[in-house]
Amino acid sequence: MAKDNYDASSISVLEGLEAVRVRPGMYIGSTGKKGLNHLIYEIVDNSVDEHLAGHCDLITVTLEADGSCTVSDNGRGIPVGMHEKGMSAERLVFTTLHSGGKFDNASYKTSGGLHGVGSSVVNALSSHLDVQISREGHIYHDRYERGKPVIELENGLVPVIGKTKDTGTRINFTPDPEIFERTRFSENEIKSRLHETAYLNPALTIEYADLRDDKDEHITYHEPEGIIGFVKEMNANKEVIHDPVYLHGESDGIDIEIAFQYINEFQENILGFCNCIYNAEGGTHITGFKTQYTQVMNTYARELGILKDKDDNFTGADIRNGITAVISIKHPDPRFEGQTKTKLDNPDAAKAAGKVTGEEVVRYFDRNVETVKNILACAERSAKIRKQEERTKTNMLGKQKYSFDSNGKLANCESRDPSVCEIFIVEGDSAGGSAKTARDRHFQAILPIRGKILNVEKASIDKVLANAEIKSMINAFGCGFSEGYGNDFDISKLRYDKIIIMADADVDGAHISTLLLTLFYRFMPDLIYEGHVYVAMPPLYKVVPSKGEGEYLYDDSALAEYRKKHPDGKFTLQRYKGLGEMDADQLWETTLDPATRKLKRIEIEDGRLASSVTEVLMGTLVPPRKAFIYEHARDAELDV
Ligand code: 0RA
Repeated sequence: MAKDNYDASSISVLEGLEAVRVRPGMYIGSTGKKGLNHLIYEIVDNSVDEHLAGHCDLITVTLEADGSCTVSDNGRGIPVGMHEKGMSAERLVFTTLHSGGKFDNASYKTSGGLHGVGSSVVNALSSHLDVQISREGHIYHDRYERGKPVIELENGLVPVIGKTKDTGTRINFTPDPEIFERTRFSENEIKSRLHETAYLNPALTIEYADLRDDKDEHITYHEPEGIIGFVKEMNANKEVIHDPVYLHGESDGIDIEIAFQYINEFQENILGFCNCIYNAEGGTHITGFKTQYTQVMNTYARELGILKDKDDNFTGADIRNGITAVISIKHPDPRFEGQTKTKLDNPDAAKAAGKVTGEEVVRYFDRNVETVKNILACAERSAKIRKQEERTKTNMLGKQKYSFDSNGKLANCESRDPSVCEIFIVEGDSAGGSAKTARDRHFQAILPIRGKILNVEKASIDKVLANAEIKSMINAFGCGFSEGYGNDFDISKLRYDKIIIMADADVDGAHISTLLLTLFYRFMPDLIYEGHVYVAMPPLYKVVPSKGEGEYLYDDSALAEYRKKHPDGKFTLQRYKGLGEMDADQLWETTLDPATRKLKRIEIEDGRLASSVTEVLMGTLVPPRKAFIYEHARDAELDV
């Protein structure tokens, strides 16, 4: 190999991208569905940065028939000239980690922070990536395979393949099947995320197309109302009690935008975004808003005589009871912390959000006193119920708080080391009984629950807490629960690393799983955010050929596949009707043994989608629920 073709910088470049291929999870979170979709977001976020810089108002995202994805924008086009590092700037963008095209920070006052580095990561994880750049009258073309350029430069520059009057960047890439478990993009998450991006950028238009499977679906996302429209959409089909409130201001170079609207329900839904990136774990912008908002509203409550001198202040949760809010800030230097690096950490963001809230909420409410009164009426109701419940809670949970197994049903494991312990929530006493025999009692606990648990989406909090099955789960997990009136949940007390829902592979089983997930999502969301919740995937069939090993099959398509491979039909087929029908050995092998079982880990890609899915699944309308279940049946992400 000619040594002078590989100077030191290009060698380190290749090593950099190789590191991404060796540990993709470090760069995109996972190699499952979420990581796969992330590739698209990384590319789109760069185009959004170009929009934020004031040079782009149209982005297109196309899921191509061949499984690739094309993202184009009408921005300035990635620079193609020679960069001072001796490489074409475009090559630098796609082959070096942490350049991401942000050559000088001044031209990108507010880039997505973590997300600006994405182009090279996507390139490293794509079997091919094709770039066309329109700039200065020319169309330039470049191409990479698994991160490595495959086009020869002409005088150090990428070749020109045509002329144009337009400017912009078009990137087409195919996720590498050597990296990803599956390479089919999931349209629902992508659509939801693009729609969200449109709400956060009211002057931007995003054209989405799905050309796979002869679908030819086209959607244009353009939301000139911005986050006001976002809040309206979140509250669609709810009983709203006032028009959305919109606040906007700037402090310390940080731009703060807040929209909120109350509904007549006992819940609080606040989404935080920094530089158009969703902060699943919240952060300083949200706490800054909450703290200042609580103070302002308590002041109004006293001024309006709703709180008397002798009364305590409303708690923050009282005041937020019923609120739907979107907080979107632009920060020049965002920092993130938390389990998934999605919690905004900048202290100045709390200060700025508080300052803008203090000034702008007062300015708005001084002119809209009726709205303040309506909102404070919600707070009053909430405070009253909170006080009642504080009494109920002490009566009901207090006695049992430290009794690990309050009703004798939990078969706990011997280990007290949470990092190795697992708890199976098993539907039905008989399946629970077999599971108790089959398990490895050293680290596996079994908690049988009877029949369908309460649908928490439709029940009041005192019913939820009075429910025996729910109480025994709360007691067993050990971390309490959080709800609208305060947060008693402490994940550090969790006794099990894995909480595994074990239900039959039929409609009833799916229903029970959904009820349990709703319970966790509403009252112990950190269990899901921190990846502790799983659903066991028991097989539907066992096939044993006349010669050779038997195997378990997990769905009908696997059975059809097996039949194709064994056209002579020389095998016995056993169909499992339910977990209760398996003997202890089978149950161990199929559902309990970490070496052979299949688990689906529950992930929340974004709070908005999860919340609307919970509504779809648990609300009263059946058709959307059915459609969702059919559509997602093939999305099961296996953790084998
Ligand atoms: C660096 C500098 C300039 C533009 C871009 C990057 C840029 C990057 C991407 C990624 C996707 N679309 C993009 N569009 C532009 C500014 C170059 C100039 O001053 O003309």
